[in-house]
Formats: sequence, C-alpha cells, structure tokens
Amino acid sequence: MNTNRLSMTLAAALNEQMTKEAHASQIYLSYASWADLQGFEGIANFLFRHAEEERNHMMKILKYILDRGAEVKVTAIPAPHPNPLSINNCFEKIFEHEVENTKAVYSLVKMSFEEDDWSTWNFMQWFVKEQIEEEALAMSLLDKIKIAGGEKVSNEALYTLDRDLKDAPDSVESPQEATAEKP
Ligand code: OFO
Repeated sequence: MNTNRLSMTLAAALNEQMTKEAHASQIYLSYASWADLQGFEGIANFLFRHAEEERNHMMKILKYILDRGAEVKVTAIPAPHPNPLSINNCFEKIFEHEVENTKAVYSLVKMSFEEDDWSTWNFMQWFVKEQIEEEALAMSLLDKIKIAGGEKVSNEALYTLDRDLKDAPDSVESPQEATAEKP
C-alpha cells in the first residue's frame, strides 16, 4: 500500500527547501563567527541564535515530509557565502538572503496551489508568515546601521549597536525552548 501523499515534484521541492534552510543556518553561523572575531559579541550572539532558528525551519520541513509519507533526502549543504566586508555589508547580505528565501517559499506555495495539495499549501503558510517577520527583522538591522552612518558608521555607534543587540530580547526563542513543531 502506498502511503506517500506528496507528489514527486512537491517532495523534491520540499527537500530542496529543507536544504535551503540548512544552508541559511550555515550562512548565519559563518557571519556570526566572522562578527565574533571582529569583536562584535552582541551581533554575533544575535546571529548565532538565528542560525539555530534556521535549523529549526529545516527540521520543520523534514518532519512534514515524513508526516506525508515521503522520503527525506539529506544532501550536501552548499558552502556559506563569503564573509561580509563590514557590519553594514553583513546586514545587507542578510536582508538579500531573506528576500531570496521568501521567493523560494512563494514558489512552493504556487506549486502546491497548482497541484491542489492543500495540506502543503496550508503548511507553507507558516513560512509565508515567518518570512514577513524575517524580512522585517533584517530590514530593522539595516535601518539601524543606516541611521548610524552605513559604511561610514563610527566605532562608537557600532559599539552601541553591538551592546543593544546583546541586551535586547529578540523574538527568537532559545534553541532549548524551540521545537520542530514550534520553531
Ligand atoms: Fe528560514 O527563514 Fe530565514 O532564511
């Protein structure tokens, strides 16, 4: 008896999205490590936490594929992007990445709509909503650095930004509290 309720196309697309989320996690990990090495502990902490959040997104998709009776294909993750050139550049790259990921999410929504796969369509709505938050978060980082001077930001302003990101409670639940059900 065949218990798989995902089409081959959607299973492949979901597996691909799962890898994209793992890739996102690696990107945040590498940017966080870069920021830490530059002495920006607060920014690094923020990015490390976000890396965990992306991993939870990966797990959420993995679990959904299994719940639908399809095969999970864990593949190699592409290398993260090269290190940013500055904090301003780091925040720009994060924003661009999130917008790219939103496009990938939309494409899955479209595919599930076209296939009348309402379970997947419904499942993907969580990601649509999440991407609104992720883009807004990335944009708020960009706004902060823009106000502080963009590429010309002073060390003093960077110090304050770093301290604020360290102290500010962000909306990301700690990895210990998050689950695949509730990333
Ligand atoms: Fe998984 O949300 Fe960012 O990329």
